[in-house]
Amino acid sequence: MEKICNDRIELIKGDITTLDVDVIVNAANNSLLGGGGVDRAIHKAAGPDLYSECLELDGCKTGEAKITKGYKLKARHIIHTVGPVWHGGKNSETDLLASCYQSSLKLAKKNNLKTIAFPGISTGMYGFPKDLAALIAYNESKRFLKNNPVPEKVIFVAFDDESYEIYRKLLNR
Ligand code: AR6
Repeated sequence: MEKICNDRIELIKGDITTLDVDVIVNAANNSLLGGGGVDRAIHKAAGPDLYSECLELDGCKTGEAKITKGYKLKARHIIHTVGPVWHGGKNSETDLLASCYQSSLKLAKKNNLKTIAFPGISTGMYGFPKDLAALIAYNESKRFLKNNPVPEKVIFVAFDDESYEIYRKLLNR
């Protein structure tokens, strides 16, 4: 796996479902009951007990986050957050995406989870521009890490070359 380390922020290219970390973040929808993209991959890898726990959660609002166990994943937990659908940028999309990262990082802190891995929330099916989404992910994470000792490390997981390049440039600035 390609990998870049930058103090407490790391970038890797690959499949988030394979990572041995305290928590991986899922780009879910409001139902929290599964869908396509990374959500489907996570449910498939974690197994049906994840769906059963998600049924109890009563959904999740856009910009918020909820936590479950990781079940068959190597990751001990999953934080499910719901990103905004991109409608051109004038519908609070940037604030809502920032809120996804803040809510997820707060939940990780509350549960004393030291390593957290994020996919590019909203950058697939939900159509958020990848470069703007990466900038938000990076800025929100950097700010949170500056003010909090936990999580100790944030890992951005790029699934494709384009996303990897976008994050690489941000981390190497
Ligand atoms: N590991 C890491 N990243 C991945 C993986 C993976 N295994 N699979 C896809 N990605 P998306 P969204 C990347 O569409 O845009 C679902 O149906 C992908 O390349 O999964 O937030 C939900 O249920 C992209 O950069 O999530 C919702 O209905 C990023 O993950 C809706 O899609 C996010 O793409 C959410 O849309």
